[in-house]
Amino acid sequence: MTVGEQDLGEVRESATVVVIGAGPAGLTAANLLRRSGIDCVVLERRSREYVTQRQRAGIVESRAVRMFEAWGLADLVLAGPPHDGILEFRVDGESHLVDDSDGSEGPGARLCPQQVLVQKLTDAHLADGGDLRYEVADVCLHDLTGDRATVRYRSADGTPHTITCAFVAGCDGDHGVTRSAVPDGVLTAHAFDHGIGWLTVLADAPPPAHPLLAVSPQGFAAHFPRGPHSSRYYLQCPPGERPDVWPDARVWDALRTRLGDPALTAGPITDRETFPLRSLVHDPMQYGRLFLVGDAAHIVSPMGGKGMNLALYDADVFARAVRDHVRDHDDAALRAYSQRCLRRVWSDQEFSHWLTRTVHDAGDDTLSGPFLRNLARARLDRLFTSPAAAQAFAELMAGLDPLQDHPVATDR
Ligand code: RFL
Repeated sequence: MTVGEQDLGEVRESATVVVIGAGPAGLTAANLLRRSGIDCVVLERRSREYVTQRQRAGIVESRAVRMFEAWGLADLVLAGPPHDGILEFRVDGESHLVDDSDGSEGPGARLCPQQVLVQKLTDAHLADGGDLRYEVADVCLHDLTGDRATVRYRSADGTPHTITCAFVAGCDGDHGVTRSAVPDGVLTAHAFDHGIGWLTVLADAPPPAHPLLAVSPQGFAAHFPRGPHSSRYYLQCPPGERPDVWPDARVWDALRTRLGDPALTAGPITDRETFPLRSLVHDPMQYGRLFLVGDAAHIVSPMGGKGMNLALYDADVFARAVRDHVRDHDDAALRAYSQRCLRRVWSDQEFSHWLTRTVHDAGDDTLSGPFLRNLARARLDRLFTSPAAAQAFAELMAGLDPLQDHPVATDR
């Protein structure tokens, strides 16, 4: 990054890449770019404290673990024990253990909460001399189809900055600003609303032996580890419901009933929110010099744990493509970026949709009716009894299905 003249209080700079957003996508892209010797500036609207404490995902899938290994970053940025490869389905209180490791060689998934991954990516980037600027305001993008893009913003002390760059990585999530810099009509938004709400609760309560998905006539529930003494729980609820209609006693009663575990240990609830299960894909994921990465391009309903892992995938594809451009003057991977990422996005959307419908339709038949309830139960039955069905499920959970690594048409 070079700093140019300072004119009328405005700072003018130049960088190869400006990354907007310091979540999993932005910080992964920034770390991989630095590892490739490519200079970048990361601009984040929130404070470091806020960003590094936001709790969301809990599992880094096998593919992403191997991606960090390939970049020599796994020991630096991943923490937490390996996932033991077992997922528990509990249907009407009856337990079924499913092996969700795909059996391939190499490390498996890690139980690494999103905020821990973000903290470690932040530390690694700063230790590597990375340029990470918090509490920036009024980020706006210009000249995205010109010879150089321009990013303007105000730093925390109000100073206006202008950075010219070769590429902008839009890693600012679903409510960011980068996507809105694309002219109307360029992107198509493919949206799906499941018509299902979830209450999610974080609590200082013992984690389950294995990540647990429960199907019951009262509705879906889930229990996931988030550390040695903490857990995240999910409860299906009507869409649009407010979290304050779920006081602690109601939460624990519903969990005990739906998980079929009257002895479930309660603990202090530290966070509670409700949200609709929805999916969204923006196509293409690129406009000129802007590349949309992670939630800025797509939202996946949390069932199947794919949102953060897709963000890590996009960041890897983007960093490799920029590396090819800078090091080898080869733009083929940049041109293929959107197509390559969308192929995986749709594959993960399909898996997430399948699992979402299965665990909800199989339970409360007021949601979809008895016909769909029986179809969903047949899918679960097949998963619990057919090794081939279990293997296909494991491949998708691990993120290592062969389709993903098969070259897309525009690849070299
Ligand atoms: P993020 O994490 O939203 O980060 C975007 C960053 O951009 C900043 N930003 C801006 N910065 C500068 N200027 C602006 N104008 C800006 N506007 C925004 C924001 O402050 C923020 O720091 O997006 P990213 O990096 O693409 O990462 C995506 C993941 O966070 C997301 O997909 C996952 O959290 C989804 N998700 C889960 N994914 C999984 O893989 N497994 C899970 O188990 C899982 N559980 C979940 C989840 C999402 C949840 N929510 C959001 C409903 C559980 C929940 C409850």
